[in-house]
Amino acid sequence: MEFFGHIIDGVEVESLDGGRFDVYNPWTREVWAQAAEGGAQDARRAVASARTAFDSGPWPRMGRTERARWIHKLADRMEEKVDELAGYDSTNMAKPLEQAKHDVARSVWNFRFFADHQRDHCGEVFPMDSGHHCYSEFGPAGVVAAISPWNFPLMMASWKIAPAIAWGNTCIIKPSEDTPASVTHLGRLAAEVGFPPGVLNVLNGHGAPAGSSLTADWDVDRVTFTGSSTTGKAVMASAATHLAPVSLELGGKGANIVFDDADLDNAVYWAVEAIFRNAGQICLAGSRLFVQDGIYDEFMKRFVAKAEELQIGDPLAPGTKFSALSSRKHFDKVTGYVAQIEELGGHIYTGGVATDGSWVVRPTVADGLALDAAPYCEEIFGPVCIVNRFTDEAEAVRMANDTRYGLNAMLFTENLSRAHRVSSQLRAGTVWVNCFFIRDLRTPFGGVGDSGVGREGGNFSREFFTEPKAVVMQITR
Ligand code: TXE
Repeated sequence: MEFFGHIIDGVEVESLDGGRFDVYNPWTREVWAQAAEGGAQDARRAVASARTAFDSGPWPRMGRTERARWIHKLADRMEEKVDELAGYDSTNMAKPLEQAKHDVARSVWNFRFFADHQRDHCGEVFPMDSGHHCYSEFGPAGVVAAISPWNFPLMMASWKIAPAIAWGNTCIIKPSEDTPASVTHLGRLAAEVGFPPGVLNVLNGHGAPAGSSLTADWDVDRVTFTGSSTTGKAVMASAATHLAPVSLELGGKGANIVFDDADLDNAVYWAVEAIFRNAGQICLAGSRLFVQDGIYDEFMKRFVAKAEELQIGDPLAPGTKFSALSSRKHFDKVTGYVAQIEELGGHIYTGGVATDGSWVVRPTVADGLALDAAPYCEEIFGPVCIVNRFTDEAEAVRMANDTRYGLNAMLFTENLSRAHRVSSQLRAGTVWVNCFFIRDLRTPFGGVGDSGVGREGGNFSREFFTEPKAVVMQITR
C-alpha cells in the first residue's frame, strides 16, 4: 500500500509518534494508501525547517532570475510526471483523468507564471518634485503556512505555493486529509530537483491538530487558506493571535444568468461545465442558475439533455466526464441537500442520488424552490443546480446578489451594453461573460462576503506574500 509521509527539510518522514491515517479511493470506496497523521510536534518541526531555511538558507537571498530558474525546473519535472500527478488526484478524489491532467497543466502554469512575475515586477520608482526619489521594494515576508482543500488538490496547493516561494518565502503546505497524494508527490519532486531543504515542506494530517498548529505558530508570517467559510473564520482567529496576515478563499454560491438574447448553445455548454465539472465540487460552481422567461422552457430542455449525456463512471477510464463525490462525508452532505429539494416543494428534472451503493450523485437539475430554501441558499458543493426564472435585468441582478457569498458570477447575453452594465452591478470577485473558468493570473482572484478575505493573483499576490517597503532617497540638496 502506498504511503505519503511529511516532507520536512527535503526528506520524506513519518510522524514523530508514527501515527498514520487511511486514504480512500472514492470510486472503489476502498483504502488505497496511508498518510502520516501530523501532530503538533510535526507541525513545529515543519515550521522550524521553513524558519531556518528563511533565516539562514540561500532561497530568500538568491537572485530573482536564479529563483525563477529553480521554479521552472520544478515545473519541467511536473510536466515529465503529469501522468503520475494526475493519476494521484484522479484516484484520490474521483476526478476524471482528463480533468486531472488539465489541473496539472494549470498547476505547472501557476509555477511558471509566478516565477517570471517576481523576476519582472520587483519594484516601482517614483521621482518626487521635492528633489528626492522614492522606490518601493518587495522583500519576502518569511514563513508561509498554506492550507489547501481536496477539490483541486494539486492546483489549489500550487496556487499558494508558487507565489509564496517565488517571492522568496519558505513554505509549509498542509493538503486536505482527504487528498494527500499529489501534494506530497510535488514535495518529493521539489526535493528531487534539488530545492534547498526547508523551502517547501509538506505536512500531512487533519485540520486539527496539523492545520491548527500551523496557523497558531508564532514563527508563521503569512497564512493562506482555501476551504469552508466556517473553517476560514477559525483560521483567521488563530492567525490573529500572532497578527499574521491571512488570505482566505472560501465558499461560493455562484449566480449564472442567461438572458433571452444569449447564444443558447454556448450558454448551455457553460452552464453544464459550471455545475457538473469536477462533479460540482468547485467553489466557483454556477449552482444558482437564472434563466429569462422567454427562453426558459427551451433552455431547460437543452440543459437537462446535456446533463444526461455526461458519461458517468470510473474516473480513470477514458471518456469519463463525471464520477463519484470525493468522500463518504461529502456524499452524505450532498445527499442531504438533494433529499430536501422535493420535501421543500422543488421539482427535480433529472439526477438524484445513485442507488447502487456508490458515492455518485448524478447531475441534478431542479427548480421551484423558495428563495430561502437551504439547497438554494447554502453551498452544496456538488452537482446540484437550482434554477429560477426572471423577467428583467433588475430582477436578475437582485436575485444574483441576494446571497452571503460573492466569489463569482456568470452572465450570457449578446447585448454588449447589458454585459458591461450587469457585470459592474454584480457583487462578486470575478464575473465571466459568455464563458466560465478562464483565468488570467495577473488579475485579482478572491471573493466578497462569506467568500473570503483578500485577493491573490499577479500584483495582489505580490502584496500579500511580501513586506513592501518604501525607500526615500535625497537626490538634490
Ligand atoms: O472543509 P475545511 P471540508 C466547503 C464545501 C465543503 C465544506 C467542507 O462546502 O462541503 O467546505 O469541506 C483544513 N485549522 N469547501 O471539511 O474544513 C483541512 O484539513 C487549520 C469549499 O474539507 O474548510 C483542509 O486542509 N486548518 C472550498 C482545509 O482546511 C483546518 C474547498 C479545508 O477544510 C482546520 C473545500 C483548522 N481548524 C471545501 N480545520 C473552496 N473554497 O473551494 C480544517 N482545516
